[in-house]
Amino acid sequence: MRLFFLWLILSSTLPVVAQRPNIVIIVSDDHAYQSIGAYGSKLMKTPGIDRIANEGVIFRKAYVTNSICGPSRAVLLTGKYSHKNGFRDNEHSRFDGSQDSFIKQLRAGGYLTAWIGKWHLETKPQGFDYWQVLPGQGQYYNPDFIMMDSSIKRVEGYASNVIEDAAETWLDKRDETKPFCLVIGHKATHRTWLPDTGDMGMFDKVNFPLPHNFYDNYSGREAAKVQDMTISKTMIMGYDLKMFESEEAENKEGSIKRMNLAQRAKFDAYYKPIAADFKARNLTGNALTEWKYQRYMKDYLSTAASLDRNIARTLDYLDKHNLTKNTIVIYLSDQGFYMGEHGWFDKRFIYEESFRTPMVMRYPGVIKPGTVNNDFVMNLDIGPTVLQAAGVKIPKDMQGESILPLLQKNGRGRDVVYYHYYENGEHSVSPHFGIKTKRYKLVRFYKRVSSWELYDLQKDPHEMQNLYGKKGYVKITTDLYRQLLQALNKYEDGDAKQILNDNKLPGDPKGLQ
Ligand code: SGN
Ligand code: CA
Repeated sequence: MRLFFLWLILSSTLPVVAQRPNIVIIVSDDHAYQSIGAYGSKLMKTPGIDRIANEGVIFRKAYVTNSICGPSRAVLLTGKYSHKNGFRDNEHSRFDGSQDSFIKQLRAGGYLTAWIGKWHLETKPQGFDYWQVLPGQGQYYNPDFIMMDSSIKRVEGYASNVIEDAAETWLDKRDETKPFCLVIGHKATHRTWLPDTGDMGMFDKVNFPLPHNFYDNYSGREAAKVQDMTISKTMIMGYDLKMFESEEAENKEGSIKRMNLAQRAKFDAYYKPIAADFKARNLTGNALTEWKYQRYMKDYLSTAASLDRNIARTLDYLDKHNLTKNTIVIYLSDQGFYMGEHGWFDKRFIYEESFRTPMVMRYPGVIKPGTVNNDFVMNLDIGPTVLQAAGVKIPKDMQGESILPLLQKNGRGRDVVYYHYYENGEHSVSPHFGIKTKRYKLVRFYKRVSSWELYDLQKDPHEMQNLYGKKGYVKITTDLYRQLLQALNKYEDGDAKQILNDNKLPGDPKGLQ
């Protein structure tokens, strides 16, 4: 009862909604906004995600704090940056599940809570009434799930369908007297982009245009020069693109050998003729790279089609069970992804394609259908947002902010987004931190390369010209540096401060030396 009154007070600034809302959060993996209709993509149709945007809000400037899987999910759960929640990178971190999360707060406030699908936080989920999660990255075909009693359950079928099935089963069986918060974690559109059998070939007639900076030479950008995430060199013909040298090599591939006979027959029927044709062409140089790009796009977008179809299924389920009106639906990816921009796949960099994430939200009665929002919002804000909607107090140490006031008339968003990426292994992306303002981006790389980058996003939206140290930019750099320090203080990122103090560079902004 006390909580109910608390909710009434907290939600007094929002339009009155009859009951506490249910919450469904759908998190995909590596889904590029460049491939979503609602974001203006011409690459494919995404009616599921577009429906959420049309009936709610599309965030055109949604960002992540650390563009990689585990860290992003840890930020979502805790509402805190990686240096606070402890999960800095996929390679060494284990999530400390004993810490607070928005899920635990909702549960204490009377919500039923569940997480189904990709989790990738190494330790067991805590704070949930129900969970069933993929081990690590999980598999596209016949995925295993770790169940609450620690048993492993293999479910026949394709990951996106199977995860949605499990989510619907949980919804069917739940205690209907309580509001619920369900997180659906999809594997798609993660590497190695293995489509559902029914989606194989759906883009075969399409020739995808190359991004204009596909042949970027990374001039003036040291970290971009040393990365290992190009379609030309890093992307593997067999493992990634299913063009195997031999039957033996194909049979060794874990994601393929787990297919059942019917799945494998369809897989072979689709990919084998492509492999034969590829072999006959004897491609080299740019022709080979461009061939790889076409195959990458076809496979990636096919996994996205299954993802979107299953998001549409979630919405249909809510319709059929009379839940639509009183359920918040949020869709976001754990980060963005490169679709050939700079010649890349993967993510990690503070550059827009990976720093930004798709994010759409429907909240009937509160968010006006068709709303387009251009404020700087973050994955950090999801926890505080749903807590406010549920009328549960937002813990003081959460670093995100509720998005809901931004959707009211007088809301005002951040002026600066702060980013810090730590991993220094696979794909060779140097650790870095930085800020984005409405016009500029200032970045400090460390560990693998030590350098500064500065972009004028108005003049150079694709971040090709590093202006750092260039004539005429001293004043703006000094000003951005001041704002960076403010962000470090605000979010209490002592590691980053120490790097600036201990690791001085000849070109450091004025006031630092
Ligand atoms: C795997 C992938 C990488 C990818 C990371 C992180 N390699 O290690 O390409 O960057 O995951 O992805 S793979 O050979 O295993 O496919 S994340 O989404 O989990 O952060
Ligand atoms: Ca990811």
